[in-house]
Amino acid sequence: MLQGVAGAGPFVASEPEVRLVDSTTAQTIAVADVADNGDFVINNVAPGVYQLRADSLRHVSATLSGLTVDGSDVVVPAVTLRGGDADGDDAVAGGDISAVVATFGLADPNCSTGDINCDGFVSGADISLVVGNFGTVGPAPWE
Ligand SMILES: [Ca+2]
Ligand SMILES: [Ca+2]
Repeated sequence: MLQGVAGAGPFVASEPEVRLVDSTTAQTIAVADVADNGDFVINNVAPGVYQLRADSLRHVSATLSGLTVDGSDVVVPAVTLRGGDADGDDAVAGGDISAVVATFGLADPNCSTGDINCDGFVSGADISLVVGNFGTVGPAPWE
C-alpha cells in the first residue's frame, strides 16, 4: 500500500490525481484520486522502484522519484502543488498571466483557464498565484 497526503483547500477543487509509474518500464501502474482531506491510497503495489506524479488542473505537476516499495506500507511526504498554470503547459510563465488577465473579473463556474484557485471567479487571488509561482516548471520537486 502506498499512502500520501497532498495539499488541501483550493487544490482539492481542481481534481488532483496521483499517478504511480514504474521507474524501469515507465509504465503507469495506477492512478489515484485524491480525497478532500488530501489523502490518497494505492493498494497492491508490487515490490519495485517507482515514481509518483501529482497533477491538478491549473497547477504545475510534481514528481517523487526513486520510491522503493518492498512489501511494507509506504507513506510519502505531503506535496503542495504550485498553482498558476492557466494554459496547461506545466509551467507558470507569461502566457498564464495573459490568460488570467484576459478573463479578469469574470465569473468562472467551470474553473476554466483563468480561475487558478477554482473558486468560481477570476480575481486578484488568481493573479497572485501566477505571480507568486512565476517561473515554476514541471515536474517540480515533491515538497
Ligand atoms: Ca503555463
Ligand atoms: Ca479564482
